[in-house]
Amino acid sequence: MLSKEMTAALNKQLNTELYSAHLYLSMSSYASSIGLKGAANWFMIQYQEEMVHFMKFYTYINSQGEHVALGPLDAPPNEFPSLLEMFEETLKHEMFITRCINELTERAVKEKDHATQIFLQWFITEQVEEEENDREIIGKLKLIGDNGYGILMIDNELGARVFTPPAAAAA
Ligand code: OFO
Repeated sequence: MLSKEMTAALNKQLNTELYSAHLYLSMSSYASSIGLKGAANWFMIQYQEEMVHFMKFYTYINSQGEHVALGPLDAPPNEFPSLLEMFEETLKHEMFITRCINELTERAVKEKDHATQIFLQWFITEQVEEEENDREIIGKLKLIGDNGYGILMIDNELGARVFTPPAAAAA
């Protein structure tokens, strides 16, 4: 059973996860348009992961006998100054998501909503991983600066990322 307030807060996060998906889809398309196919792949997988996050909220809200409320979403930016700035924007966004997940968890603790606390555990771990990945890529991009060969090397690396399907991800 979810409180009215918790249902609203979970729905807000569900919509934020959908915005995240749109943000990374936009980045993927932009990276592709400037010839960075590896980065386009990385952001496409990021998009797929956000859709998994979105569906986790969807499934959880429904499993508690409530229903989702889809709201209007802001349009994400559709042009980006550089690959480095795309990843800096990604990290900034993920730090915002971490704060949202922490606030949701604090609400669940306050309400003594143990089921939601357990549900959110997965996201707490996931956010640590997301931020760590972004910081690592940003570090490399800062090292190479505007060295074209270096950018191509990193683009190759980003192209090797593969999507782990939800069932395997949950294991
Ligand atoms: Fe859903 O973690 Fe990124 O936004």
